[in-house]
Amino acid sequence: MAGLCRLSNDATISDVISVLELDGGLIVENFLSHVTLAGLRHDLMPLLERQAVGRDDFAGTKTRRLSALFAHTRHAAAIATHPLFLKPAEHFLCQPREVWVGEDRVTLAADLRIGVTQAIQLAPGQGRQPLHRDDTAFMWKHPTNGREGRLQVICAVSDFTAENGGTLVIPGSHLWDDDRKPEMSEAIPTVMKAGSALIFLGSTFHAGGTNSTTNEYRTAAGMALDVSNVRQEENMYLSMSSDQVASYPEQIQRLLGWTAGTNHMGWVEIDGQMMDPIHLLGDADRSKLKGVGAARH
Ligand SMILES: O=C(O)CCC(=O)C(=O)O
Ligand SMILES: [Fe+2]
Repeated sequence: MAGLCRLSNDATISDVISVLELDGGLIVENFLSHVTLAGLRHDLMPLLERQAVGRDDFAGTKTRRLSALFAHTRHAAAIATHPLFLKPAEHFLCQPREVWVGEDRVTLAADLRIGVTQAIQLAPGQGRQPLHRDDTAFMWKHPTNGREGRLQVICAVSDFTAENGGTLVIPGSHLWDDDRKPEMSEAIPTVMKAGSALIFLGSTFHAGGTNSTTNEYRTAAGMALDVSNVRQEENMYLSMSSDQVASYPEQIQRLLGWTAGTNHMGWVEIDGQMMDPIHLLGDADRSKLKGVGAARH
């Protein structure tokens, strides 16, 4: 079976979108800069070593996972804002909707949230994960007819091979309906060098592979961008202190969920008004701020 489509890191955003539309997933070679890859290794490897292994077959009983990546490494920001990840996510997830508000026809577009951040390290002896879709948590309907809920990236922090558990992906499975059962015979392993990345839609069937014949650890740094009208799967508000969030640029603060966006999800009351929570992180003059409902009128 042919491998997953591979693009180089000078591919265009529309190249990535076209392959995702067709196959539901692809590899971008040399996705991470040398600095980011080295930084992720430096920051995450010692922490992963101290994590407990999973307690079930899905989490992996020989797999170590480390979540809340933005609390552990500033290099997570380069993954979230990589144009070949962020821009296709905007394309698939942030589709505008026209709604009536009184006499007005108003256009709302959901925006993006970072839904999950996780480093995943498969030790020798780890068996295959069950095939699944990452948008399962949203109870999403399939086929999505173009309305996707998640774009996922899995960056190779070590080389991924067919033997050490390189993620199994079923190309084209993003188009299947909810009754179609995924079979292992349809899945192909993600083979890529450290620094490259697998990008796939939340509707694409995949699984962590088997690491049963090597003596090497397979390490990944993964992240999901989710549409803002679903709840973030990982609870970012409990995973990081507001000081930690405030230490990042505003774009990352908003992606972590400290925003109400244009569809008013996630406002917080400030001075008796429904406000964008971004104002809790800065020192803006709150009396001059407009409430989130202002856009509706
Ligand atoms: O580790 C991998 O290759 C994939 C893991 C995965 O898909 C998951 O935990 O949802
Ligand atoms: Fe998954």
